[in-house]
Formats: sequence, C-alpha cells, structure tokens
Amino acid sequence: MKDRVKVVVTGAAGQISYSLIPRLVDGHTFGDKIVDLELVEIPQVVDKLEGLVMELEDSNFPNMGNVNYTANFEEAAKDADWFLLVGSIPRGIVFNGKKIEERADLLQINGGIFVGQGQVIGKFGKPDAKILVVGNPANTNALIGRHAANNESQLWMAMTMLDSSRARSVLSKKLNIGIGEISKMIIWGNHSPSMYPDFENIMVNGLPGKDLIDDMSWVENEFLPVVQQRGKAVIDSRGASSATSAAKAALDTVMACERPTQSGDCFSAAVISDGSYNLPEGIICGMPLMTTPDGSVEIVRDIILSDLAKEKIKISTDELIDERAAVEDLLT
Ligand code: NAX
Repeated sequence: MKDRVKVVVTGAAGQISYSLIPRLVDGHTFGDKIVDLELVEIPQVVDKLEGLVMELEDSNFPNMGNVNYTANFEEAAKDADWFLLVGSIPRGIVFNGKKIEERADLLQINGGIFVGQGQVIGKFGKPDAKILVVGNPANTNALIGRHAANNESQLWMAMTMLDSSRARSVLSKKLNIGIGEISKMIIWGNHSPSMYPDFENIMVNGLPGKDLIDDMSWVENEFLPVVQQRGKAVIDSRGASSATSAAKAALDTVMACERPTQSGDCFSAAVISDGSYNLPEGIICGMPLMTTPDGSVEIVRDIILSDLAKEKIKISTDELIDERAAVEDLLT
C-alpha cells in the first residue's frame, strides 16, 4: 500500500492556490505518496471550491487521494502532516468598515487569524506537522501561529523561497549560467523588501561563487534592489501579486523538507531564531536550513557572514523586532 500524506491549504480559492493545489497531487512534490487534500476558505467564498474540486477530479491525477473543502479549519486540521497557510487579508480591502492600508492594521488582522489557526494546529495537527506560512506578513504571522500552537515538535516556517528563486534568477543572468548551476542561495531576515539575499555564500557548480561577483556597484545598485523590490515590480505590471512563482516556491519548500539536503547545500525559509549567527532570539527569521536523512529540518550553522552581510541583516531583523512589538498582545 502506498504511503499517504494529508495536506491542508488555506486561501484555497485564491490565485496562488489555483496554481499550487494541482501540483500537490501531480506525483512530483510528494513523489509516490497518495495526497489527501483539505481545502479551506472563509465562509463567504468556500462554495467556490466545489468548482476547483471538479477540476481536480477532471484532471485525473493518479496520486490524488481524498479531497474535501470546508470553512471549518478545525475539521480540516485533524492529523494533517502539512499546513500551507496561504490565506490572509490583503492590504487595500475594506475590513469591518475600514480600508486596511497601514502595516500595523494588516499585522493585527492577519495576526488574529493566525492565533486561531495556530491553536487548532497545535492541538489537532500531527506532532511532526510542518507548517509553511505564505500569507503576509508571513514571518510575523508564523510567529503568532507558532506561539498559539504551543507545540514544540511541530515546525513553523515562513516562506522566503520565492526571494531565493528571484535572487538565483538575477544572478544566473548576470553570470550567464543556468539556474541549476547556482545553489545555497540564502535569504536572511524578513520576507519584505528589507530581506538580504546572500550572494557571498552561493555555490556555482558546487564551488564557492563569491569571487565570480566582483562588481559591488552592480550588487548595491541592481542585484539587491531588483531582488528586494521584485514583488512590487510584479504587482505594478500585473496588477496582482506574484502567484505562479509563489506557488512554485511553496512547492520547492515542501520538496526541500521532504527530501534530505545534499551535503554542502542548504535551502531558504524563515524559522524561529535560537540566537544562531547572533540573530535576535524569538523572531521568525530567514536562515539557511537543511533536511537531515531522518527527515528533521535544522538550521545550517557554518555559514560565514561578512560585515556587509551583518549590517544588511540587522536592518531586516530590526524590522522583525518592530513587527513583533506591534502584535505583542497576540503573543502573551
Ligand atoms: P488572494 O487574495 O488571491 O487569495 C487569498 C485567499 O485567502 C482568498 O480567497 C481569501 O478568501 C482567503 N482567506 C482569507 N482569510 C482566510 C482565512 N482565515 N482562512 C482561509 N482562507 C482565508 O491572494 P494570493 O495572491 O493567493 O496571495 C495569498 C497571500 O500570499 C497574500 O497574503 C500575499 O501577500 C502572500 N504572498 C506571499 C509571498 C511569499 O513569498 N511569502 C509571495 C506572494 C504573495 O505576495
């Protein structure tokens, strides 16, 4: 009998999920496992998911198991292995009669959602469940969810893989090499324009690539701003935020956790800081991670940071500390 994996996706009727969900059951992300899906939406939208389920059925994915949709997160969460928390309230919408434009309001509203979801995950998710927060502000939402879950054996991550993919794309063009030739692309800090893509620790074809990037003016004036502002550039052009690339990044994160990391490599996601690299403790911070052969995800601790890197990372961790202060009432 094939192994099974149960995956909960929130924000299932949104644009990222439309690209994400079919690829969870296509036999690539979870290999040969049968994937049971729990698709979650808010009550106003949940019925739309009937159409998505029809499409999934009509796609004939051989590895698709049971598929349910619901507005009841508790019902969905029971014994789940993975939680992909995509759902959140975007900036600009009217919520309880008020237009949400300030980051502080966004933090409070979405933070509130993650208190409830965190409590449920802590109680009903599998003890070794992995939780990937995509919905913004992802790091602080994950911090709130993790706190509410109060379950140390579960792993809470916020997604920085998209930033890592963007950085690899820009570097591959600069170096005129294939994407697959670049590895170890670490994103430090917050998933926001303050994050720091660590070009100094990349590997190119398995060898240190730092010396290939000797043009500091390009780094400061092109590489860093392009990567940090890429999300905004996509919104400006498309009129909507990144969707298919965000979905691919979520899948890449899942796959990075599901398979052991090759020796010398690492992948990017934000996890709770334990003080490694002198980062402030108790924030969800982008870091280098590896999956061990027994399936646990750990921080890679042997990266060397330059003074430039430390200075840039501090800007981002300071922002995370400010965000934490803005939701202090949700962390008690
Ligand atoms: P959409 O607005 O298309 O979809 C979001 C969906 O979430 C909506 O259908 C909404 O009804 C649902 N939702 C809201 N609250 C919910 C709740 N409590 N439970 C279940 N569902 C709920 O947004 P989409 O483009 O799919 O983006 C989703 C989130 O990803 C946004 O917060 C966006 O900012 C964030 N992103 C994060 C990225 C990252 O790298 N971490 C990159 C892409 C994206 O910007």
